[in-house]
Amino acid sequence: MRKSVALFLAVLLALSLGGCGKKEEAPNQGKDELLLGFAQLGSESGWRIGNTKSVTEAAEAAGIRLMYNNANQSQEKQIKAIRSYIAYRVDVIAFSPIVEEGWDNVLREAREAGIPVIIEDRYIKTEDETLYAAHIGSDFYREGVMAGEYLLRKLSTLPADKTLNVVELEGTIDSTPMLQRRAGFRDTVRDEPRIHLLDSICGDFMISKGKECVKTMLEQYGSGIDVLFSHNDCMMYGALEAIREYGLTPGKDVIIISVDGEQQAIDLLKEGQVNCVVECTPKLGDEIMRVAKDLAAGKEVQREVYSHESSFTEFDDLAGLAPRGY
Ligand code: GZL
Repeated sequence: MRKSVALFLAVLLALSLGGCGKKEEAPNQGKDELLLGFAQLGSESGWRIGNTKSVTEAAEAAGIRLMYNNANQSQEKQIKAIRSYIAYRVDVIAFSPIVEEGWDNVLREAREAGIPVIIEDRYIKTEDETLYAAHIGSDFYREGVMAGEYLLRKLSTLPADKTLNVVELEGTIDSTPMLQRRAGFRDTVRDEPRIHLLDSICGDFMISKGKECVKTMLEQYGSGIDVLFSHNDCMMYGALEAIREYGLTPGKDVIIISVDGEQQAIDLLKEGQVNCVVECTPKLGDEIMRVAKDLAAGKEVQREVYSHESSFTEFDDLAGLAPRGY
């Protein structure tokens, strides 16, 4: 990581001296090492930190030089980082788009510079399919479906007259995981008359906002809340604090469903404080490096590479579950 940070700082200096967009002598010209520019969206969750770790370690293992930038939840900063990689004439660009819209212009610049783009994790919405070469990541809609399927199974174990009021903690508005997990969950439970969606608030995938939002909903609905569906584990951690402070027991008074599959969430599941954790793997690094090498070699690549994921619930035997690594 230190190497790539030093390299990135050198880039910034070169650009500031040479003026943005001036064609600097790309340091990797004549070198056979592939140079990958990686524009990460932030470090908002354990999942995101695990994703960055996966990419940086995979680059090291693959002998690929990595330029890395953390945009700290700013689309503008992500676009700036991609522009700096274009100016530096990297071989390939990879990024996780914080939201789905607003990428066409900078990706057109990458295409005009002849630099292939890999989208990892989240998706972009575009009419122009030529703007990126491949997407590597999860089926977020299926993750929402798995969350809904768990809740239907849970309901089947409850008395026939029991109804469930659900509150939802949404991730970053207009991000793919927020849109798709929301849709998958709703489509799965929509026809069940005993499940009511009470409220839905954006916690931006963060612990602090997750706690704030659930505190607000508890003040409004109190013990009328039967289920929390959280779009990621970090917001769920904050929500558990609010639920305990309110005097309710998570996993018992409030059924807890979360997504990501961080080790901390699995430990809470084993302790009975959480009822269902849907897996969303951040370990995309090896696949990104494989596709980057193929693109740099001018090979055809598969346009969509989905991660294989499952869910872990209170009904499963979790004793043999391998450490999550994030
Ligand atoms: C999902 C990823 C989401 C995680 C959150 O692939 O984009 O962003 O679910 C993270 O933990 O913030």
